[in-house]
Amino acid sequence: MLTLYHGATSVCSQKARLSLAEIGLEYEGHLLDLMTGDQFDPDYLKLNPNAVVPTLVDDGTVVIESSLILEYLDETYNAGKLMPRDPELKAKTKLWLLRCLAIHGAINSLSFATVLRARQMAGKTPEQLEAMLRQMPNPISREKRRDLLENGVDSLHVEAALREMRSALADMAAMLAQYHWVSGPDYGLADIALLAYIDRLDRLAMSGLWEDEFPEVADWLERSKMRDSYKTAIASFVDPSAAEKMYQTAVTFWPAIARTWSDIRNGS
Ligand SMILES: N[C@@H](CCC(=O)N[C@@H](CS)C(=O)NCC(=O)O)C(=O)O
Repeated sequence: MLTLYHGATSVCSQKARLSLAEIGLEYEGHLLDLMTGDQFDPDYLKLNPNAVVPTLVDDGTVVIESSLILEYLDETYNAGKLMPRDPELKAKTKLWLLRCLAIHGAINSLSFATVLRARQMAGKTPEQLEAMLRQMPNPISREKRRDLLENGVDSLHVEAALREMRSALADMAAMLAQYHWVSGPDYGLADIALLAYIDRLDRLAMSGLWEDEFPEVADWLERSKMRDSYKTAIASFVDPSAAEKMYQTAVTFWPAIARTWSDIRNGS
């Protein structure tokens, strides 16, 4: 039996759920509340010592890292049909899966510098916040989170994130100028891996990052959202009124994000 430990709106969990939905697999879900710290539960840490979601357990086999979960499910239950056969497209798809580590870092920075900052700090005393930060096992991630909570959109991690996304969006647009999907002619693992990240940016009112310059990405996002897997894995886990509230908060950060984006675009 497949068991998924996941977060309702966590991007990496959305990736895992998208692949489960694309392949048509049933699973037992355990939802963790990342804002209150379920990921630090000692029993969960035995499964995922990084204190993050998602974690897939397949009859006792534990698989962590969302991109590896996508590949694992496709290879184990789908005869690898979501991985292109063509060697060049296969290498490109594998590169996207690898790049997801950096892309995830960028999305994490942009989320915590804006809407998640207030959410994580809400109702916590400085001591409680510090206690939460201390629970993060990786000191680099911990210090990054501290910086984002302290400095918000002025954190240097925001500029680094926007540079990462600029390169990713340009490369996605280049693939989409040639093929129907980022994976190639057929929908595949690269599309699944990227959808949750681009959807998050859209929900953070940051579609201005691609609308003028990379319209192929806007078109791809619309087409991806029409797939049943999007409804099952992403939309059905989102509370529309919470999403609207998040968008209205996010919009207030756009001018600052747009300024940094424009500096990067102009080569400064
Ligand atoms: N590279 C990991 C990243 C996992 C990750 O950072 N997950 C986030 C949610 S998208 C998380 O669990 N965060 C917990 C926290 O921020 O404390 C993967 O792709 O699975």
